[in-house]
Amino acid sequence: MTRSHSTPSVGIIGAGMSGMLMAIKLLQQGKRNFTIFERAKKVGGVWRENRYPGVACDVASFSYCYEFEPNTEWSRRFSGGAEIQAYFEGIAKKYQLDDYTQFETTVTAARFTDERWQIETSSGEQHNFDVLVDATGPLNEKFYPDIPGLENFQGTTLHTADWDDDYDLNGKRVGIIGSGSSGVQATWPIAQQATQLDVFIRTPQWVMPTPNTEYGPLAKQLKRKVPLLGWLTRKFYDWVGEQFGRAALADGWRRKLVAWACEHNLKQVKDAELREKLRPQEQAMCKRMIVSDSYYKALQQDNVSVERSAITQIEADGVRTADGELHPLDLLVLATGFRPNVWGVKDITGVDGAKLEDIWQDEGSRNYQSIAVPGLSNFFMLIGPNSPITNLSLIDIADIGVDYVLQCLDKIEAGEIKTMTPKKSAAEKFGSDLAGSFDDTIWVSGCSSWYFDGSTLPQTWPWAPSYYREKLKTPTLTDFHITS
Ligand code: N01
Repeated sequence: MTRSHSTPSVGIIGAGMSGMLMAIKLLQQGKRNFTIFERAKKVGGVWRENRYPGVACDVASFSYCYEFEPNTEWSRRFSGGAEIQAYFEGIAKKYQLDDYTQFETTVTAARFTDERWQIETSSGEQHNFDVLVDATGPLNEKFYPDIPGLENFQGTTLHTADWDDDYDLNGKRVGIIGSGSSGVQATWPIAQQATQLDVFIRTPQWVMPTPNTEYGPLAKQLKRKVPLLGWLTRKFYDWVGEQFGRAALADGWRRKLVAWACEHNLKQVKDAELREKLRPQEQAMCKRMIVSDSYYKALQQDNVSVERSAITQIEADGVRTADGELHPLDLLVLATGFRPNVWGVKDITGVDGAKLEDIWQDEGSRNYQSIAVPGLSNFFMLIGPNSPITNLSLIDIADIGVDYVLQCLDKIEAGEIKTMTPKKSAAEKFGSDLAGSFDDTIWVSGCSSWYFDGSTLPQTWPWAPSYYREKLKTPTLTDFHITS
């Protein structure tokens, strides 16, 4: 027999895309018993933080928005970061999320005691919740490279995820370290303003040529008048995204097409010596696929030079490379990415004193289906480790995760369960299924990338995105220790 309970209280950590989605879907169900904790002053997460020149999303904008909040006003196929941030701020306003959010409040510790989460915040407060949702995302801690002398540089140093909006690039000598998505996106706009741009490339990556079509007034008006067009555009880009995802999973025509397109793109580089400097040794998509129609154009400008000689140290005036050359700089841009899976709350303790950091030491049973962690009760992660970050839009991943959490909340509210804790055996089963499924994927074809995060296997999803939907469609309660 089931008892009827009051709506369980939910603590949501992070007001980025996934935390907002969790909150909005709770509101859509008439559930207001939740609080969002956000360390910054505004919503937006990565789009609030990453404001470097050229920042954009490499998922088409029509796919990178909530399905229930389509946007007919996107200016481009891949809209810029400011536009995406404006979209999320608009959504936050529409759903009045500020009323539920404690801004400038970091959750410093979370402990599961007496069948509830007790959290402590940077403002010294304590709060209790039945359920905790970590929506802080896998890439929220900047990675600063361990290059000797970095602290001695007398010019300005800016990490791409900590940009100074007032910095004037005009007339400056700029150096950029890092040629992942951030570095590639930043290169073109910096090259248009700086007097000189030195691009330091340790590992060249393949670049997929993808035109960034502009949507004019007519296209926008059509989509406003005929919403079906926007929906169809979304479905089309979802399908395109899925093809890329599948190319990463197994060899076949998709992978060959990507390799051909990247090779063809490299041929844009007219100078044979420069072209060979930029030729990657790894397969396309082994690291995160890079999408750009401007990178190679920028690298061929007269004011841009590509440096493949290793950086030996950073000095007061600039960067010294192994060939002995000093590259004098006014600005050093660190496009060196993030420390992955450093989630927002450092100190999480579950049942029997189990600490998240200790649980994660055990590679074989780190997490349960990317959404939960053995030893942590009533705790869910959105876009958790091993979710399909490389083969599905993060919006879709968050959406699938939120729907999963909502079903768990329904069961708690119905009194069917009070606490649910993934069994270690279920996490181990997930871990061993993962371990046996990477062989054909591109990520293990011989490159290093942040996907590995120090593990022997990448923390990605080695199966089709549709399988993620299937796996998380409904919670399998037999995989959990349940109290009721
Ligand atoms: O970081 P990265 P990112 N000396 O880790 C280099 C998402 N994202 O910020 O390859 C010299 O990819 C490093 O070199 P190497 C997306 O998921 C999305 O660009 O290790 N170089 C590499 O070139 C992405 O995957 C968008 O040899 C050093 C670079 O720094 C993730 O964020 C846009 C070095 C780091 O590349 C991270 O991308 C931007 C050193 N000591 C980001 N240390 C979208 O469009 C590091 N490097 C959605």
